[in-house]
Amino acid sequence: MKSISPLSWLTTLSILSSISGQSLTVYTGGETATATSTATAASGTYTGLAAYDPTVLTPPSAPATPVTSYTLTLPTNSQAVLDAGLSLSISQKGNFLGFSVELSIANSLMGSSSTNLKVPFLNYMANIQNRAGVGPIIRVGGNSQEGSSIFVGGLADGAVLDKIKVSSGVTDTPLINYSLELFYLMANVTSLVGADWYFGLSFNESAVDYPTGNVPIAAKWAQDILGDSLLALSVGNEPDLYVDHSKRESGWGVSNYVTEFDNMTQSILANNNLVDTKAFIGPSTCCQVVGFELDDVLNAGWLNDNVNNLAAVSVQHYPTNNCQINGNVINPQDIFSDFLNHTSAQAQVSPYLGNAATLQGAQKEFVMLETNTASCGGFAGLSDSFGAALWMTDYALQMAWGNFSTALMHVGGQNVYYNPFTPPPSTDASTKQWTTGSIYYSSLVVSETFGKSNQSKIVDISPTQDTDANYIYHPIYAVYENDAPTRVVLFNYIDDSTGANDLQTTINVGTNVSSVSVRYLRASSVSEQYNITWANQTLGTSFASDGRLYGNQETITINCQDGNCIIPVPAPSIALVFLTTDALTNSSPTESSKTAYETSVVGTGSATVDKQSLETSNGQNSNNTGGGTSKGNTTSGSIIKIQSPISLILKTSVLIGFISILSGSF
Ligand SMILES: *[C@@H]1O[C@H](CO)[C@@H](O)[C@H](O)[C@H]1NC(C)=O
Ligand SMILES: *[C@@H]1O[C@H](CO)[C@@H](O)[C@H](O)[C@H]1NC(C)=O
Ligand SMILES: *[C@@H]1O[C@H](CO)[C@@H](O)[C@H](O)[C@H]1NC(C)=O
Ligand SMILES: *[C@@H]1O[C@H](CO)[C@@H](O)[C@H](O)[C@H]1NC(C)=O
Ligand SMILES: *[C@@H]1O[C@H](CO)[C@@H](O)[C@H](O)[C@H]1NC(C)=O
Ligand SMILES: *[C@@H]1O[C@H](CO)[C@@H](O)[C@H](O)[C@H]1NC(C)=O
Ligand SMILES: *[C@@H]1O[C@H](CO)[C@@H](O)[C@H](O)[C@H]1NC(C)=O
Ligand SMILES: *[C@@H]1O[C@H](CO)[C@@H](O)[C@H](O)[C@H]1NC(C)=O
Ligand SMILES: *[C@@H]1O[C@H](CO)[C@@H](O)[C@H](O)[C@H]1NC(C)=O
Ligand SMILES: *[C@@H]1O[C@H](CO)[C@@H](O)[C@H](O)[C@H]1NC(C)=O
Ligand SMILES: *[C@@H]1O[C@H](CO)[C@@H](O)[C@H](O)[C@H]1NC(C)=O
Ligand SMILES: *[C@H]1O[C@H](CO)[C@@H](O)[C@H](O)[C@H]1NC(C)=O
Repeated sequence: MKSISPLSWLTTLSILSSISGQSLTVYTGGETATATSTATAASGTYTGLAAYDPTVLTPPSAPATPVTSYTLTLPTNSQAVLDAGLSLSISQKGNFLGFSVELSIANSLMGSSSTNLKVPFLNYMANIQNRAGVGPIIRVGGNSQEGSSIFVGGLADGAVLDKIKVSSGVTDTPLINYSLELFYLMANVTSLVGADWYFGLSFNESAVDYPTGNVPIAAKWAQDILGDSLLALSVGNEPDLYVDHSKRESGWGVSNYVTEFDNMTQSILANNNLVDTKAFIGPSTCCQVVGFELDDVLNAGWLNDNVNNLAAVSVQHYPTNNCQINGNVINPQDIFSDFLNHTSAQAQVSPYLGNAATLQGAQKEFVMLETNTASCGGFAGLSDSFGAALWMTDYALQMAWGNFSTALMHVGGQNVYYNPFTPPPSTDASTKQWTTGSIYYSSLVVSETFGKSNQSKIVDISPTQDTDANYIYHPIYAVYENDAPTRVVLFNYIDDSTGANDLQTTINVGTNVSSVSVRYLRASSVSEQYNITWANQTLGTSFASDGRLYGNQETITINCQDGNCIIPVPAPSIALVFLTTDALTNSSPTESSKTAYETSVVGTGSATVDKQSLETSNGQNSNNTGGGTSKGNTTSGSIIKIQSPISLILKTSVLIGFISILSGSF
């Protein structure tokens, strides 16, 4: 699946999403799939927006010969892991799996201004923070950061950003003006849910010499306003596709890229513009373009040139695409099974293991800055299925094992199938709530897999063909903290509601352990879109979520005998096994952090935020005013108008989700 010709890659659908009239092939139950018992699939052709598409695929059939038991021998410490021929990762944090927000939709997702935040978005983020102990990692950028995004001091009506559609061509990027208000919005998200950020700057040769130095000004303001929560500024997005997308002349290659990157970053750093000079992330190559892969960039002197100014190194990757180049239409039903076994996660990550080692040697974090099931919007019934949630969890844990430090799931507009969460269409915003995508659940599972210690090391300890004939469907990971195993993640990718393919995995934990605790990620079928639970809690069906988990949180206690604990792993499901009470505590939302933001204006998705009186902190205390460089106060010849931000006090109330309300979502 990786061997897609570079020429067949177009931009991810985030672009399409902002171009009206761009249609995608929509598969209906009738055309490609028999509706299953869980189906809500429309009988006719669904013509609505992709993000809410009810298409349900047919699950692949279960293996003919079930395997119903497996015994895991768990190495007792890291030396024993090595002795078993396995390897532990670097230490990972609970926020490993985060979100990549397309710049062009940053306002519709996060808020229209720094004082009008989208409460469901905050709740989705708070769920991660409560489990990981650290806030989520969010990237704002993508195709729409490129070329024509312009930073302006202020926009009419105090907007975060304005989009100007240029034309309807698939590869055209919308022209975006974003304002200081965007950074204030991000800063305020951080103050509420602890988010850390990657922010994408325009990478445009003409912009380097842009008279007012627009990119350096944006970089400075981003750093001044976001402070330590700004992890890095990303310079360029998928440069390996620039020629293909007519963003650069034919023949432009890695050496040109390196020159331009150096030029751009030097121009941003000139005149002590930035306080923190270890400020950048790149190259965000994506698409296995021969001669323009990460290795080619690293080997072209880029890493050495920029070693002091790079905060981290990035790639972007999708296993397949729905770009439909030259009529090459992929039927999602045909590729569904490709996502439903461990081979996929391994195949996606193994090409990067060499890079990960190189970068560890250079003491640079390795970041999957943007990923999802399929570029150009994903696939109906696949990208939004429970199967995709199993796959995304496996893929994320595989990246963590492979020594990535962070992986970010892309969030596009309403014309994509793969979003972890989608606000209601603006026309329905007063009557409907958000739609949770299946892969959002993966971020919950991953955050609890690593927990709050920042010390979790993970090993892929999956069965082999010799020990489990259905091994590809039964991956297993183990997490170690302080040299001892603390959690085990057991997958069952098989779709079989009869119980015939339910697995009983025996974990040998040593005779001192009398019981372990288990939480499940469950749905009745890999095709299910919405009736998904994590520890018996759910975010509900389409147009029904406020970003909070509903239902009683269920943690199952399994008693062990003679050091052996038998864990049921139903088909399909993920079981997260906590081997110690500390591990369970360290992954659970603490009583005091069981706060979420109530949606006081039900259904609008707009703020519950009480506006308080003005603060004087209006940005003028940054180093921009009058001092050092004078760039800060001019963009495009206009004066930056900084509106005095208004204080936010969110109502922090006890999370209703813990008092079991199902609110008729089902
Ligand atoms: C990840 O990094 C650790 C620590 O350096 C190393 O021991 C391990 O082999 C690496 N993992 C892989 C898959 O290369
Ligand atoms: C670069 O920026 C200029 C000025 O904003 C714009 O006109 C041009 O289209 C951009 N070039 C690319 C390749 O995006
Ligand atoms: C960037 O390159 C242009 C020529 O392409 C040059 O005029 C300019 O001085 C360079 N800027 C920096 C900061 O190196
Ligand atoms: C397992 O996944 C791989 C990689 O995605 C795919 O090529 C293969 O066909 C799948 N195997 C089965 C039995 O579905
Ligand atoms: C984990 O790391 C974050 C910084 O990313 C830090 O704020 C937090 O205190 C750390 N947690 C622990 C338990 O050390
Ligand atoms: C089991 O518990 C005993 C008593 O607490 C302790 O001495 C022993 O080291 C433990 N054994 C293991 C394998 O943890
Ligand atoms: C949701 O799934 C569970 C089993 O996974 C089932 O018992 C329940 O009836 C389903 N609810 C709906 C509304 O389909
Ligand atoms: C699961 O949640 C439902 C409400 O959604 C509740 O009725 C049920 O008791 C919960 N199950 C457990 C075991 O907590
Ligand atoms: C301005 O930058 C300097 C370092 O260049 C720093 O010491 C100082 O605290 C900054 N002032 C403000 C108000 O941020
Ligand atoms: C803009 O910068 C210039 C030069 O440093 C300074 O004289 C002027 O007062 C600044 N204007 C504003 C509005 O900060
Ligand atoms: C975007 O910025 C450009 C350059 O300053 C300006 O000409 C244009 O009017 C702005 N567009 C919007 C929608 O604000
Ligand atoms: C966020 O908003 C609050 C209230 O408006 C304000 O006090 C704070 O300064 C803002 N944060 C930033 C970094 O601007």
